Amino acid sequence: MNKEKRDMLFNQAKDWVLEAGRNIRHKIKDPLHIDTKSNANDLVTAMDKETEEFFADHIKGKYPDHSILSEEGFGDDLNSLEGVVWIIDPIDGTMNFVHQKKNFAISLAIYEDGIGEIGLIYDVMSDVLYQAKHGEGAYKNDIPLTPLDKDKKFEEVVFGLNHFWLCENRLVGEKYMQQFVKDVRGTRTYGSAALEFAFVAEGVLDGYLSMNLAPWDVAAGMVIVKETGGVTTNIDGNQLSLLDKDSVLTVNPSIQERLLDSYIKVGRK
Ligand code: 2AM
Ligand code: CA
Ligand code: CA
Ligand code: CA
Repeated sequence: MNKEKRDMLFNQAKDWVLEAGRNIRHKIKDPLHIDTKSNANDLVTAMDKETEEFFADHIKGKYPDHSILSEEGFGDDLNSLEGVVWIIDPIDGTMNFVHQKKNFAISLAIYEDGIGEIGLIYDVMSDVLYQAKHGEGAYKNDIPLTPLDKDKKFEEVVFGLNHFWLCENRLVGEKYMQQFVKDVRGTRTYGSAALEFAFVAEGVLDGYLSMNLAPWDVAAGMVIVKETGGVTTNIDGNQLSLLDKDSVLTVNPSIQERLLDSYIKVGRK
């Protein structure tokens, strides 16, 4: 994508993200309309749907030849990333939205022919926008994020992961993940994959691991993390397809090999 097109799409996407965020803040105290999806803890609200519909209507109205990949059903049924694709999670961290009324984000990415061009992650209640354009660095609001520490010591790692990793799970033996938790300095669980990606880009977390994420959970984060020198793969070290769900590891490259080799590969089921 040329710079002129990228800048134009970035400015438009950013305007819509900020407008959607203002709408959510305006209605944050309204009564919630909550449904469940795959299980009793997998929540969706009317605000998830309203926000996604806002993006879909605006994108389809202005860019009818672009495609949309999104969580709540207002996007397209895609089997390729050809052309310009907007990958959107209208509310990432719905459980936080419902229970805390904070700590959730709008995640919006624009890819062209599979290449991540634009990433926006908006922490709505804090009014903090993480933003990146391919090859142009990443920003937190208007402040540039610094490149990740190339010599991160494993003993000083602060790492994002869901507590499910420490229970019996189908991917990695829990005793290996428990050893990992003991070996690093600390672990954190924020409950929004998009925000956890943003924190990895910022160096606030040195990595984030998740068992099963969809393209809209990771697409914007991957663009932003890459701009500060982070890498994103699945737990087998392979590239994500962005058309299917997968396990996800986004991480400072200086700890990637040890994490994969000493804990995940040896514990892999
Ligand atoms: P969501 O809030 O958009 O559903 C929670 O640990 C993180 O995992 C959130 O980013 C959440 O996104 C994501 N997630 C992906 N699949 C999920 C599921 N089936 N149930 C709950 N959270 C899920
Ligand atoms: Ca969801
Ligand atoms: Ca999500
Ligand atoms: Ca969501």
